[in-house]
Amino acid sequence: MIDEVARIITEARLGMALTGAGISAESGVPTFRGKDGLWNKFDPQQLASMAAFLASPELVWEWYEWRRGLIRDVTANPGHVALTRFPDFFNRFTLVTQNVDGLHQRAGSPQVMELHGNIMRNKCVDTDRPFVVDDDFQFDPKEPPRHPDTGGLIRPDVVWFGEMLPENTISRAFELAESCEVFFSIGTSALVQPAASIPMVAKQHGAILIEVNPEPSELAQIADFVLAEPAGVALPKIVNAVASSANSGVEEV
Ligand code: BJW
Repeated sequence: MIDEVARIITEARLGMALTGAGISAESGVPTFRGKDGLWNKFDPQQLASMAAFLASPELVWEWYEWRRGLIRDVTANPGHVALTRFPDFFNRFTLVTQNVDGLHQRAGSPQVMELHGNIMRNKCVDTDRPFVVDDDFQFDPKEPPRHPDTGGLIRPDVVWFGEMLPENTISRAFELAESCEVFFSIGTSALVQPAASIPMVAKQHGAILIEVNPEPSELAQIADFVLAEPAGVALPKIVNAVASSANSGVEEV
């Protein structure tokens, strides 16, 4: 199957991938759903919504500080690294992620489209003004600081349930999905909207849909290929298969 996927890649010009928490699982970042997922231990409604933040800002802030610490300590894995090679395969390759951990960027992927924000950024809860918590800024790490100019509480710059995704990013992602020829859905349960609709739109518009997930999602029913393996295994195999195809000019990973 990998050889067939590699052949499809070498014949396509426009590629696209949507990633989810599963691609970072092999780095040690917990996924949301599933047996070891964050939502098994914590109630999303108590942590990942504006109502939760306003009701218990300290609890929500502490949970995000814990996750930030964890993410700072991990490194990108072979799945992230393999994806940095995908732009070499296509005339245009678009990487869209639901992840907030910045690991694609740390691996070296250029121009990552972040749908759900980035956990390392902060903004004012009232005005959305960005705020950088630098070493000089003194605050109690157990509770969110206040923006020095607006006085509003500082929150992580991520997209919570019930919030709109960054409008330009999500509309551009759907636009590119309509024209891509090969679409990879990698490490996502494809349950959270509107991101989950992007692979479907690609498929509806004629793209070949490839899912990479050791526990395939509902998307598998419409996918052309399902690689039921960890991303850190399947993606390097794809790169190496493309690299070993004749005249590819691509180096192995
Ligand atoms: C591996 C692996 C390995 C393991 N290799 N794979 C239409 C219908 C129903 C509901 C809605 C709808 N439209 C909107 C909604 C509401 C809601 C929603 O979708 N709810 C559903 C859950 C039912 N959506 C929203 O609220 C969105 N906003 C919105 O639509 O605004 C418009 C609107 C406003 C008001 C009213 C109505 C509409 C916003 C969604 C924001 C999601 N935010 C989170 C938290 C981000 C911040 C944070 O990090 O704290 O984003 S939730 C969480 O889920 C996070 C993720 O990005 C997102 C997706 O999860 P993901 O990445 O798929 O992870 P998992 O854990 O689910 O799956 C991991 C997968 O990896 C599994 O399949 C494993 O098998 C696999 N895996 N190891 C490869 N090694």
